[in-house]
Amino acid sequence: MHTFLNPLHGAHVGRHEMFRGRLVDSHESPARVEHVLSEWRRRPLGELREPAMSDDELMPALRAVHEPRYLDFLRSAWDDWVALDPANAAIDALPSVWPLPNRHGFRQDGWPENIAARLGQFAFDSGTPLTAGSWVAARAGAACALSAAQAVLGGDRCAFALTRPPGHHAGPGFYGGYCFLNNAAIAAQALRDGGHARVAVLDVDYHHGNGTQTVFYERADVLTLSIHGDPRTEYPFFLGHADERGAGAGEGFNRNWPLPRGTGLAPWCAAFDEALQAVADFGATALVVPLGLDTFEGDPISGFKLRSADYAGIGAALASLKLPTVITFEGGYAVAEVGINTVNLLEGFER
Ligand code: SP5
Ligand code: ZN
Repeated sequence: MHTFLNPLHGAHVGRHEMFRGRLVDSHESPARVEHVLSEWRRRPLGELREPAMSDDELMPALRAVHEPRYLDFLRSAWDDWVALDPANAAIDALPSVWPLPNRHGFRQDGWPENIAARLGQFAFDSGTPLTAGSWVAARAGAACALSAAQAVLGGDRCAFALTRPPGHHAGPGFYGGYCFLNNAAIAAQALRDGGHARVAVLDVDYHHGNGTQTVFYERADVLTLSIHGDPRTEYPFFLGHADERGAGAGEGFNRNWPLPRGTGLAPWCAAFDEALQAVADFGATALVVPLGLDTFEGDPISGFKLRSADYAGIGAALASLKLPTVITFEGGYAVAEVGINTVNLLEGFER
């Protein structure tokens, strides 16, 4: 399998995120990808490619998943932030005010102009620093996901998009959870547009894939599945319950497996086996795996108990579906082990 590395991931460096009323150091750092890369160099699989893509090629794929006004916002948000106050150039942009549905100030037309308000229009948390390089890095990451999908459409068995910022929390018109552009959704949509009739997305990040679920919630052609910490106690809290099954034409085409904090390998695998069966029952012709390594026992912000050796078995089980597969790099904050865990999974898939 070839790896599509985002050469511009380091342009996005969040300094701080809001956590329970305090600004804390950001967990989502360039070192995460650097550790995966160095482990990949010790145990390489296929070629390492650094795709470059024109707007002409990339933007239609972004617009197939994200709203135009959201993409316009993302592209100019940093400049707008600095224009608000030149001193902002030294500070990450974080929202601090939000419109709530069905309350004073929420409207579908006529939005505020002030960037401080627009951050809250599009972000669902204050834990996602938007920086000078966020758009450049996220854009190049989406190009990696699209290139990985193109490789699979061209006949490759599997392709890995090694990129940050991650993507699975980003929805059609919202960002959060360190995510701006939904790389997995962009890959899934590209597989659909490239001729795959039924695409399954099986999200194994510790956190519910709320962005991906929202993108495809009313569609029957993309099955979205997520195994994650129970949103009653775990981030992102407001989505990811077992009774969210899809809506309209998409009724029955979304499944969630919320699991309690502290879940270890055996119960995690019981859910995983059900999800694998759901992919098979759906008759998927292609698979996308948003790969979070924050299910690892040593993850500093998560609560599952998977061990490094477990990831090889997970990779092998994903491969047993025998589907053309795109894997996108999502969460995983135990920086010292994230490379080992990632390459263990990729090797398990190849074996
Ligand atoms: C892609 C992904 O895994 N996003 C996860 C976003 C999680 N955001 C909430 C993080 C809470 C951080 N907690 C800090 C604990 C400090 N002791
Ligand atoms: Zn996560």
